[in-house]
Amino acid sequence: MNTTEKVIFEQFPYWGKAIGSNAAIGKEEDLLVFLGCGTSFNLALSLAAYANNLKRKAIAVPGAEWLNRPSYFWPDWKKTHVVALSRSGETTETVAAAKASRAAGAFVSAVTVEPESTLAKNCDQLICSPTHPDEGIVMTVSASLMVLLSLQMIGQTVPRSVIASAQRLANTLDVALPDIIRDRSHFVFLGGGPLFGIALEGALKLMEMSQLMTQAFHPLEYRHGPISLVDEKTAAIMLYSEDQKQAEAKLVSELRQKGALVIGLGGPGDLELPIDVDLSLAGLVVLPTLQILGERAAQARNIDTVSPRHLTKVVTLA
Ligand code: F1P
Repeated sequence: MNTTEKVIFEQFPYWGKAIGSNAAIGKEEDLLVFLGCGTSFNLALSLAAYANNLKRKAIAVPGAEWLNRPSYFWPDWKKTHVVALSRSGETTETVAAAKASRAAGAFVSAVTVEPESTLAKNCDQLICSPTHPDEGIVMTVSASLMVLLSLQMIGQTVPRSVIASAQRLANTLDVALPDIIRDRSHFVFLGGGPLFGIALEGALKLMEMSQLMTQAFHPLEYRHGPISLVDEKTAAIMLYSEDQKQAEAKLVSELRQKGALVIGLGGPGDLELPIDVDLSLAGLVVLPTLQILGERAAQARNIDTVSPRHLTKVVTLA
């Protein structure tokens, strides 16, 4: 077992430490601006959707976009509550965006696993929990932890039972891997509402781990062009949401007819995996499953995810 795989399966005690470690914060009337780069931006997208559904107004913006042109995202950008997500707390664009927002008068919360980082020292409020010491370049445990902490920050109760739910789901998929994805080289992740950011994260994870082409879409967008790429090389991962399940299941049957192999998380597919939490916690619960999928896809191609090609743990710009 390599370190990436070990860390994915050993992440749950860290969830245990994070659950209940922080409470809801911020004024309901303030716009929440979730910021991040890479994985952290994907998480931001999901969290903004969750926040809106909890009646906290929210948007998600990539770090550099908020740094360089915030007024294109929100006219009154100086009067916002910025939530900067960064595992390392050192990513250049995220740190600079947090500093600039703060200097302009915004309230800045930092969500990170590094309490001594530059971001942690340049915020009004630090939300932090320890991660697995062996976590490597590919972000796994801390991605889950930042979602968990941020959900609690927006007032979502996270019950301890999510640990067993997430573990069960990851183990159930893992039994079928890598056989189910053998000969598949085009991976499509589909998820709606708060699961769109999670679908993007599944796609990014598998791409950086296995160097395969991946894509992510809102499920019902997929027919509008992208479906032209589907063939026997395609594996689609459908992140079902109960409020749109019938329509998503119909799309899945069309994809299967066109040659795609479908892994259904929470609904029908060639492999159907039950999810025993509702949409409010599904984004968190599916993350380890998507991480192990990326790892197994990489192993099937003899790619070492401990040193992924062209990637570094932190991107710092001179
Ligand atoms: C952001 C990030 C990661 C990515 C890579 C480079 O890091 O883009 O998402 O996997 O490791 O950095 P951070 O700001 O969350 O530390």
